[in-house]
Amino acid sequence: MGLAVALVLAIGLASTSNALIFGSPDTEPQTDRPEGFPYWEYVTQRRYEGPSVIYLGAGFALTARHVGMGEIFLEETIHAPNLRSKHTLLNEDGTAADAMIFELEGDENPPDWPLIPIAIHPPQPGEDVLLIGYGKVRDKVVEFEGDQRSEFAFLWSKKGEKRWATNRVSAGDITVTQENLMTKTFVFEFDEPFSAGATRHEAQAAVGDSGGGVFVKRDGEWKLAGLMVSVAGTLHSPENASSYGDRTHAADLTHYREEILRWTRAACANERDDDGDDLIDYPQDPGCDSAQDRNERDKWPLGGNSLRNAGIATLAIVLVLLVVGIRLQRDRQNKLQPTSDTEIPADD
Ligand SMILES: [Ca+2]
Ligand SMILES: [Ca+2]
Ligand SMILES: [Ca+2]
Repeated sequence: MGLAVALVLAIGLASTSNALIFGSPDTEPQTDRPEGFPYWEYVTQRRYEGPSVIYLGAGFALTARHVGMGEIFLEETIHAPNLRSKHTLLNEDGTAADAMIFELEGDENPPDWPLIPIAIHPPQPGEDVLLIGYGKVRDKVVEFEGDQRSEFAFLWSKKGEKRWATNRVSAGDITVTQENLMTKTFVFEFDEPFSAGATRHEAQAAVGDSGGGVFVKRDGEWKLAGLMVSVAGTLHSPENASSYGDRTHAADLTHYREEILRWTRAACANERDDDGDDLIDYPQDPGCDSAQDRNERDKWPLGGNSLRNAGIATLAIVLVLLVVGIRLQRDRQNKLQPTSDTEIPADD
């Protein structure tokens, strides 16, 4: 462990937590939510000023494992978790990642919002990201002795608040280990405002931003790509503060995407062909009534409307038999006709 090795601090562990640290008031967004962004309401927090949680739609929530399951706010209503639904996301080798999902199951129905799309391809260095979290905000600015010179640090406020910010991915495919959790992450750095590497609303995550969302815009569509899990600073920087060069680690959700879909999406929205007919999900597979349908198989004759369908089928068979019967009867009469015809002259 040299000086270059950063201290990794889980953001969300501390009981007091402020959201997203900006280097300057000039870089703070002037709007309370990003313009044209459809998933602002999906990022929420644990009850009792807790860290951040993302609502995925269809009754499921996603957060950091070290944040944990709990009651969350959606549409100003408290939604309770189903205690048995807790599921920690896993790495290929079976170890636990710092990400978990749980289902909401209280007296209140969770909102019937469209499902959040999860990015397929990992964020690349240089890609711009949008951050939303409930962490601490900037308090006092203090000076400290850095490696080579005196530097500034931004102390974290006592209370968190919901903020949005921007940053740019500096590296991907970085595994972060914290106690028994091992997480595949991508990283972005806190650059000095208006420096070459800084984005317009550059910010660093702080305590409470854990479980917050990192979004990317690809082909004009916003997708969820990451889940903020930890921050890393240098050994000399003060505690409970951010300084330039600090890094935020976000769990790379593209890496855990299949598992998230498997646990949170119904068969008709899980991007797989569940019944082997080469047709995938609603509306491509005609066996799907909606994206909430839990079965891709065609409903006839074994689906939910089986009795009615069976009735219609029976009626159809009876009609066919009736028609065939009438035909046979007529044919028999037709066959008899010539005999009678031949007999007619005999009557003469
Ligand atoms: Ca499917
Ligand atoms: Ca299918
Ligand atoms: Ca089907």
